[in-house]
Order: sequence, then C-alpha cells, then structure tokens
Amino acid sequence: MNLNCVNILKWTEAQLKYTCDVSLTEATPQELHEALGQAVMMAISDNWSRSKKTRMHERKAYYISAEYLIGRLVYSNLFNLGILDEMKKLFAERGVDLAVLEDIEDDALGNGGLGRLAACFLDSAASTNIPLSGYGLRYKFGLFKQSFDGNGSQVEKADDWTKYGDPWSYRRYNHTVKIKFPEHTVLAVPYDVPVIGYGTSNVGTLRLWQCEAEQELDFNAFNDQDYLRALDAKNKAEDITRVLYPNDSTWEGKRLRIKQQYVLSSASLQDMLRTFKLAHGNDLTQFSTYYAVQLNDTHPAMSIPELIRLLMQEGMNFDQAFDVAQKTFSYTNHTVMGEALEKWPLDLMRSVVPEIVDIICQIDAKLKQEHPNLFIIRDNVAHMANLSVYVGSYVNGVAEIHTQILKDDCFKEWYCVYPERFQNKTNGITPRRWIGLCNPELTAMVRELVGGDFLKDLDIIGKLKDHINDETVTRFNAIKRLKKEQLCSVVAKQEGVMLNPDFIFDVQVKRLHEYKRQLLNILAVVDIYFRLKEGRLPDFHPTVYLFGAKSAPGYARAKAIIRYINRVARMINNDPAVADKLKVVFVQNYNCSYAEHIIPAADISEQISPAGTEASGTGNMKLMLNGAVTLGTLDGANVEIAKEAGHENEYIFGHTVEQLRQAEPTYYARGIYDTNADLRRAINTLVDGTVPTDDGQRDLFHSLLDGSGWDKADHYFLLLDYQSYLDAKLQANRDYADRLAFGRKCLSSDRTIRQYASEIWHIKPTQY
Ligand code: 26Q
Repeated sequence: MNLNCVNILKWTEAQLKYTCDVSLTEATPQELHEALGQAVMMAISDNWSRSKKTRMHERKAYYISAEYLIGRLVYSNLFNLGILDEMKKLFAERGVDLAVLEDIEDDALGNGGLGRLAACFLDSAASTNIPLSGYGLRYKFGLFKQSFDGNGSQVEKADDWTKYGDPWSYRRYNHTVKIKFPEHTVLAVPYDVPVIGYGTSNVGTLRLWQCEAEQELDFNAFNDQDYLRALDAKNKAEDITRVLYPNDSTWEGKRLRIKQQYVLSSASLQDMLRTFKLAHGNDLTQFSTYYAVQLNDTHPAMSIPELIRLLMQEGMNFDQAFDVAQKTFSYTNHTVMGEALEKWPLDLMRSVVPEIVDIICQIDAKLKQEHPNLFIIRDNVAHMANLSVYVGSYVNGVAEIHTQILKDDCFKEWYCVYPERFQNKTNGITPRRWIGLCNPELTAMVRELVGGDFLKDLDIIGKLKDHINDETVTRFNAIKRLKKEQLCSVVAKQEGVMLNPDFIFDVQVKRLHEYKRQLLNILAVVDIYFRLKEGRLPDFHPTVYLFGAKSAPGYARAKAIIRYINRVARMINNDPAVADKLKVVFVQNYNCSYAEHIIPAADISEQISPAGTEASGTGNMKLMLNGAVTLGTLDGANVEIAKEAGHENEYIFGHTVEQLRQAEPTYYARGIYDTNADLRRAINTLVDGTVPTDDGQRDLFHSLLDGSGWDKADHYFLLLDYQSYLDAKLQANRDYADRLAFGRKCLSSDRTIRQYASEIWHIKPTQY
C-alpha cells in the first residue's frame, strides 16, 4: 500500500491539537495512540471501502468466533502497512519515541489458543486476499488482568480495555439488529475493525457486536424517582456483552453464556441475510452458493438452528431451510476433553431461547429417523458438537493426531456414517506478528540469507539449512542474546526480578491447566535444584525457568499450581548456593504483548502435555519460528513439527498415545513414587514444609498419588512420564551450545487458511 507517512504524522498532530489541545511531545501515550489510530484509519479508508465493494457479489467465507485475541494493534497495523520503521523515524525526528505505545493495552477478547488462532486467520486471509470476514462479540471487559499477591496467589482485575477509547473500530449504528429474548429485546450494535493485510491493499473486516438497550432510560421509573429501575433495561442489555468468560477448558452451563452465544449467532446471521439480499436478491435458497460459514468450536453453534429459524420466517419449510444450513456451515473442533464439550440442558436453554430449542428438537427428530444410533438430544441435554457435525458440510480437527482421535474416539459413530465430512486442518500462525514484528533482528538476518520475502511465503525458510555455518550461527547467537537482554529489562521492570542473559531461557507459556503439566515442569526444577545443591550436576548450564500462564478464576487446582511455582521460585531465587545456576520466574499477566517479548528470547520451548490431550498448540510454532528447540511429547502439532524439524531441534520424551492407552488400565502412580527417590523428594515438597504450602498443594499431592472421588490418581500421567522428561530436559541442557536451532519447515496460518479456502469453503483469492 502506498501510504504517505508524512500525512499520517500531520493528521496525528491535527487530531491531538483539536481533540486534546496538546502537541506531539505533550501528548500522553494514550492520547498519541488515539490520534495516530485515527490517522491510520483515515489513511486506509479508501482501500477498506474498495475491498468491501469489490467483494459484494462474490462467494465469501465468514468466521464466527466468540473470541478474537488480537493483542495490541498499533504496531502490527503499521507493520503490515509496511510503514512501521518510517513512522518511528518521523516521530523520532519530532522528539517522540513510538516505544511509549508499549503502554497501550492489548485487545484481549479471547482466552488463549482458540482466540489467537482466529486473529491469525484474519491476518492471513487479508494478507493472501482470501475473502473472509470475522464476526465476534465486543466484550466491555476482556480477559482479566493477572497479578500475584505476597502469597504467590493469582489476583484478577477487570480489563477495561476501552477506557481511553478504541481508535481501531468504527461504530456502525445503522447496521444495528434486534435480538429477541422472552424477557426483553436488545440491540446488537456492530463495531467494525479493519484487518490490514501485509503486502496487499486488501483490508478485511472484523465485525464485533455490542449489546445495548432499546430504551436506555425508563422515564416513568425516573419520574417516580426510582433511579435504579429506570436503568434496569440498560443494565440488563449491556450485561450480555459485559465480560468474556475466562474459562478455556471446562464448560459451564450459565444463562448469560447462552445469551452471548445467541446474540453472536443471531446478529451475525441477520447481518448476512441483509447483505445477501442487497447483493443477490430475495431467493434465499441461493444463500449457501455465496456464503460459507465456519464455526470456531461450538460456541457459535446456535447459528445452525438460528439460520433455519430465520429462513423459515422468510417462508421456507423446515427441509429446505435445513438443506441450506447444512451446505452453509462447517465446524472446527478444538478439544477432545469431555468436560470442555458444550452440553446444554434443554430446560435452561428453553428459558432463554425457546424457538431455538424447538428447532433443535426437529433436527434431532430428523436425525433419529435417519440414524437411530446417533443423537443430538439425550436425557434432555443438547450436545452442540453433535449438532454441528450433523448439520454441516465438514468437521475438522486442528492437527493430524487430533483429527485422528476425533475419528477414532470422540465422533467414532459419526465418522462411520459420514466419513467424507471429516478433514484435518493443522493450525498455523501468522509470521508477520510472530517473527516480523516481534523479532525484526532475526527477520533481517533470515531475509538476507534466504532471499525473497519469507513473511509472505514461510516455506522458503527451509532454505536456511543450506546456510548453517560458523558465521551464521554466531550471528544467530548474537541476536538471541540481544533478545534475552531486551526481555531481561522487561522482566526487571514488570516483575522486579533480575535475570542473566547468559543463562539458558527455558520457557513454558500457555494457559494454566493440569493437562498442560506445568506441575511436571516445576517438579523437575525442584529435583534439579536439590541435585545441584548436592553437586550431582557438574556440567549443568545455568538456566532460567520462565512460566507465564493465567488460570481460570474458579479452577482451584490450577491456582494451587501457580502458588506452588511462585513459592518454589522464591525459595530458589533466594538461595545463594544456586544463584549462579538457577532462576525461576513466573511472569504476571502473560498476554499477547508479553509473548512478543518472551518468545524471541527463548532457547527451549516446553510442550509437555500427555500425548492425546493438546489438540494442536500454537505457542509451539511461535517458539520454533524464533529458533527455540522443542522439549515435548508426541502430542498435537508437535508430531508434525517433529517430523519436519530435524531431530537436532527436538527433544521428544514420554509415552505415545498408544502406549498411554496400554498403560492406563494398570497404571499405579504410587509405584513410581515408591521407587524413584529423587522424584519422591520433589513431590514431597508439596506437603513437607520445604516450600511454604497450603491445602491446595496437599490436594495436588493426593491427586497425584491417590486420586479423589471418581478421579483416578495422576490423571495426566506426570509420574509415568517423569523420568524420560527429566532425562530429555537435562540432555537439552547439556547439548546447549552454539548452534542455529531452526525448524526446516514452519507452520504458517497462510497455508492453513489456503487449505480452508480450497477444501472447505471453496473460495478463491481475489486480486485487486
Ligand atoms: C465454553 C463454554 C463456556 C465458557 C467458555 C468456553 C470455552 C472458551 C474457550 C471453552 C474453550 C475455549 C478455548 C479453547 C482453546 O483455546 N483451545 C485450544 O485451541 C487451540 C487452537 O486450535 C489449540 O491449539 C489448543 O490445543 C486448544 O487447547
């Protein structure tokens, strides 16, 4: 895109003058962000409207997702426009360091992997000219902000991300739609966020819905001096999109969550029907000819009955509407864990969306007629995943091994009946944010070595292997060292912990969950600590073990793991005997922006879930792209990474899916505890007072060794995989030397989105 940076600077200055009456150098970071954002929005407006118009009559795809974890937009937008460096220079000449925008908060409208994937997909679609738009919810509060108290406990604070404004969206009140519930009708007001592609003039759109009341103020109540009641309707409507649910692994049957999902579904489909009629007229049987809709997990699955309802309202009969819905929708599954699958009690659902329940019942009746062994409704509970497989064209998993498990286990009966519907689409990441933006130093080096723009075609990074020699290894190490220094100053500022950039940086960053086994990692660190003190690890290369993770606020065990890691960190960091060998740090409020500092500095990437539990993982890809070696199990996308990466970049340990299946029936965790003295000593610190602990760690101890209630001991096989994990961890530590660690093949979301476009949505890129 040919943008005039000088104009953007001038517009920024003008905005600052007439909205805040300040000059460039007087402006706060927030004022500067607001003004610069508005200037960029002006600069792209022509391209944005041209992109929309050109596509009006074409077949398009829509991504419906309850979450978009887009992170901070200001740098990535300037980067994708190709003007980040020039704008930095221009501002610097005027005495303003654009680094002050590091204070600007992330857009954290998502929990983790699934939400970040949605954001990567939008970036990739825009950058590869694939006609894809996103629909989502504009939560007033995004994912909570995390800090740790003196106890090492997680403390949550509301994330009021728009408090200084939001320059990256336009409110489009004229496209507001109404959403009906039995007790009230609310407005869904769209906010449009431009999705700026890299190396293209194409601008995509993310449309986020915000709930508002039809009548903000009840004047009768107001006149009666009943001020609370006067605002009742306003609050009740705004409550729906007030806050993002902070769970990412256990499903909770909450009324408000149904309301959110229904607003997302109904508003998006009403909007699509409106644009369909504008472009193609009133013959809605043609809807699926022009629109393909991807459901990001089952969170938007009510879209299926809602489309059927809307089409019937327009005069179609059930069978016709069913047929259109089936051709329109496809569903992506992101988990194999039963407790995460959405199962709505019909009574609860009926009290919120009665007409939707009626339609689900009709769909279920049709299914049971065709296939008596399959079900959507059972025991008065609606299984949203089954609904999505039945009324959809395709269902996909997010890594090869995950898709195989869907076929073999989760949807076995469905796969027998509809084998042609099942596909794999291995996740990917956008190389723009995850190397171009966060690691400009490494980007410059790779560009020079492989020639051509690997940010547009990540496959050419494979050419790097022809360039591994003493000189490139030295350059790579200098860059890694620089990124560690940069991270050290961030960590010093944010956490008050001093780290040494000469240490190995061993990193585990992802949501906190038992299955992700942060506890396995820290137990091994405790073991290493004791061994170091005994002088049993003479050639140990000094290492920082860095953790970043948020726990769902109601997930007691995950919170107990956080407290334990923090207390272990305090013990180790205060022990002068290991000061030159070992540091542990758990950073607060791990989010997209923190990731952009941590990932380029990592040497070792911990991907240690038991085989068969992590659907894909995407952090694994980001770390590999920045030259970290993977310490991981054969789980999720690790399997595909391992196949391609070259064994020098991979430390694989632990049981495979097959081996776990075999071991499970007779697995006895306590047997391992009894025979492995080092492991026993580490586990005992959960209860023996070496580390200050509480009932939470006592519960962890028993969950590992005894199980509780119906839960088996060591559900996630920490003890079973322990020895091979420790061996691999120490091997990686010993091997650490000067080398250029680089996956030969990296997984780009450009490739993923191309595969969705051609194999699921049947759409082609459109050039401008
Ligand atoms: C559901 C109902 C009620 C409240 C919350 C939820 C909910 C919200 C978010 C359930 C799950 C999530 C998020 C899941 C998620 O992030 N899964 C991850 O998706 C990534 C992208 O495919 C994969 O790489 C990860 O393996 C997977 O864990």
